[in-house]
Amino acid sequence: MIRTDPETPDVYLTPVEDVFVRNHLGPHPRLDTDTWSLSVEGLVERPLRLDFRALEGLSQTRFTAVHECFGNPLHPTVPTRAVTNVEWTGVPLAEVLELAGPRPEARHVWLEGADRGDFAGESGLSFLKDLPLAEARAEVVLAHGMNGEPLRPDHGYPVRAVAPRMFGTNSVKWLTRIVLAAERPEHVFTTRLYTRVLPGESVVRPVREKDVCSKLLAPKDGGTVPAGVRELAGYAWSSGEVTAVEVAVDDGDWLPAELERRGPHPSWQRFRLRHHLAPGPHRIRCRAVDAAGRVQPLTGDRNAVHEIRVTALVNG
Ligand SMILES: Nc1nc2c(c(=O)[nH]1)N[C@H]1C(S)=C(S)[C@@H](COP(=O)(O)O)O[C@H]1N2
Ligand SMILES: [Mo]
Repeated sequence: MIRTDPETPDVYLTPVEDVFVRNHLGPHPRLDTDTWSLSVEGLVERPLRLDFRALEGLSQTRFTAVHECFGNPLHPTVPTRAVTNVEWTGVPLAEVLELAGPRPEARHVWLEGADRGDFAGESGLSFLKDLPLAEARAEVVLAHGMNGEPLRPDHGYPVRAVAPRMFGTNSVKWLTRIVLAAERPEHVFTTRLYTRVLPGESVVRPVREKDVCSKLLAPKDGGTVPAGVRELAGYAWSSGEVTAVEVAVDDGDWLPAELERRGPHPSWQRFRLRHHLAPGPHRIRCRAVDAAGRVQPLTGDRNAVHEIRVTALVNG
């Protein structure tokens, strides 16, 4: 289902050309639908290799989800706010797992891409991620389409994994190998980098579920607006539903914004607040709360409160 907001039809779904590209290992590998194949191996009853036609023959799903980069894994607390909302088409991983038949000892699903290169002082790496079997089975989709067109080369053509509730780093592009295993893989992108200690905790966890976060998109950061009553609007998202967004102008109170419900897909949710902006410079901030009760911190972490600056002009 595609939902568009009548006031911002161009923004609800991010156009493909505006979706960020994050390649850790250099240029994209050259793959195509005629030569691509996916092997499913390890702790399975029936190891298999699927080609693109076989994948197309399985049941297809279509959904909209927030696609967000965690940020630079060497600087895990720095906000980057690289976020988009896109529609994916593909085959639930569960369908493929069903064909292969995971053995009872299988606990983890390893997902490996075809790209090879060097990163963080290690050479000849592949891009490898892993998820617990139950989570991978419940949420991962083997996607071949973005916003109704085939994946473009930089976004993982012909097939990538998408883990809709998780940070983009888990959505392995150019997916060519799935391994079922009893253990997590020791690897730069699984256990060395892309790990974090959440606020108030001391355990080191892999970077998986998205944080609660929000971003102001209107007015434009650094721009000018006519003074008067203006709509302050943006999007909020989390691994679950966002339940409230508040906006603060200058040193004023946090005011509840109007927030759209999330609907059946893990998409972002629009928020808006009409507010009077007196002539002069303003600082506008937004912060979201999610269904798990998580709140964006004011400072200090990658999902810290977003702040923009605008100037209201009398004759703007
Ligand atoms: N094979 C492979 N998959 C990958 C990556 C990569 O470098 N190689 N980068 C990851 C990261 S960190 C992110 S944020 C997303 C980016 O997806 P995009 O480039 O399609 O926006 O892909 C993820 N999957
Ligand atoms: Mo990323």
